[in-house]
Amino acid sequence: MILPIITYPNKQLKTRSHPVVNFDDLLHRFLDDMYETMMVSNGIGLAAIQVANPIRALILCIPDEEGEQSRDNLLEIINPVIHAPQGNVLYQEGCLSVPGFYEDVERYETLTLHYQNRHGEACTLQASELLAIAIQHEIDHLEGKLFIEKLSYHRRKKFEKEYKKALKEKK
Ligand code: QAP
Ligand code: CO
Repeated sequence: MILPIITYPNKQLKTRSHPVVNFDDLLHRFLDDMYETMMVSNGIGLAAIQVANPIRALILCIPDEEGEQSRDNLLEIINPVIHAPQGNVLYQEGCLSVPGFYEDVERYETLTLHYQNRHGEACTLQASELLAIAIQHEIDHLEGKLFIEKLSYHRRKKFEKEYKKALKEKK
């Protein structure tokens, strides 16, 4: 089932999501719906709060060298915690909840992630490059934060102006 995606400035996106405790069929069906929603929206990552569910769950499907998003590369990440972040990189980010806007954001370059999978099993992964960036972007959603909040005052102003204009033109 394709779910509607909440977009800025909807205040629900500021919600701090709560830990997942039940790794049941309801969670599995919800994760499947998130995947379907992300794929039809041309996304590489989606946090549960973006589809109005304030739980600490996110999915990622990073494209391979050919730009293909294989379901084999789908990561379902629940209750994540970042350990040992290292280095800094700038990357031009976008967000399904801030459609049409892209801007450079600073992130850690590499990190170790502890999380649970859909069955509640403890997992660890080492992330670098786009995966590391995407993990940080999605975990920010779980804290109620958007990438636009990391912009300088000047760039944030530019964003507000451009975004409001685009919203008006859509109506
Ligand atoms: C988060 O973002 C991310 O504006 C995932 O019109 C972004 O999937 C992680 C999208 C950058 C790492 C680097 C955005 C699709 C998708 C749009 C997305 C749009 C259509 C964004
Ligand atoms: Co996002």
